Amino acid sequence: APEILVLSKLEPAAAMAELSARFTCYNAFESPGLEALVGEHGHSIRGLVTTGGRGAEARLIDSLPALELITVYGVGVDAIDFAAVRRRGISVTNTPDVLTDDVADLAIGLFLAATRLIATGDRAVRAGQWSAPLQSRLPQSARGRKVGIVGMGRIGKAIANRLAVFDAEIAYCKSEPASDIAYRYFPDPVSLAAYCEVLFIAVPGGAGTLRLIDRRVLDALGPGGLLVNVSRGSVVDEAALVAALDSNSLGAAALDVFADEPNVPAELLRLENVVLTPHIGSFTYETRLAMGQLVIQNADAYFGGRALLTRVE
Ligand code: 8YV
Repeated sequence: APEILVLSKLEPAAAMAELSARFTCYNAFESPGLEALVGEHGHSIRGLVTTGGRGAEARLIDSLPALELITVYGVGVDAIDFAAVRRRGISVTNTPDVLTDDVADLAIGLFLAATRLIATGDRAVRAGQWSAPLQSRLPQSARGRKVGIVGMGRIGKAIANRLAVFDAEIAYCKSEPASDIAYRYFPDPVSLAAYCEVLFIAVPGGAGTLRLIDRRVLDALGPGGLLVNVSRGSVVDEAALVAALDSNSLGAAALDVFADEPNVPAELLRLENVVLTPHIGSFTYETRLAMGQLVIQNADAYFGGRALLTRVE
């Protein structure tokens, strides 16, 4: 069976068992670890299973001279060095579509948690304080908000669809207006942030969107504004975000992703106007199973000489 290096495990045990049954898997998440496995088997490893967050950087790709396929357990491929991939003619696949609904659900959950003080309330009840910590401000309703979505791809559209039941006034920004949607268009995040009260980030990560949400965008969103990020921490200037929240020039943030996961800036942990989750947008049994199956089907197709199901490169 083709030899595959698996950087992160496919969570549902059934997916991992299926992968192991079809391929010779070297699991870098178990002992003896990545370096030992690459040292011993690097010359014959033909496939790599990685995740949205975990990198396939040039150094790793270069240490695998027989590598032909990288199959990403996630939709984001920003952690992959495409220059190295192209030099070598390596194929790349990801797991689009199957996670769209769950990621959009989490975005709405974060929006509600921050808007309706759900996480603050949870902490208050646990601390035996009932609603006392919530009394300093009466939150605005989640209904009828002006909402901006940065990026109007699959996930952005799924967020917009869900926002309809909140009677949201929806706007978006993208490099070009999309012909298939009627939402209000803004050409850049600053003008979108100036218009809206809640800003959802739903663009891919990578060099093209690095710190796209900078101080100017956060200032435009303003003291009453809420930032919700379910895409990549790299899209937001995290130092500017911390400063804006700390000085109340930004109202609140609800974040599932961070610039240097799993490290979260200590300042964010102290702030009450912040909701934090550990990159769980696609973390449901159904979606992780579907993602694992796509990884397996793509690897099967590749090594069986058939067309890839969800090819990126
Ligand atoms: C991760 C993600 O891949 O799809 C993406 O781009 O960020 C996630 O689904 C997930 O962490 C897999 O471990």
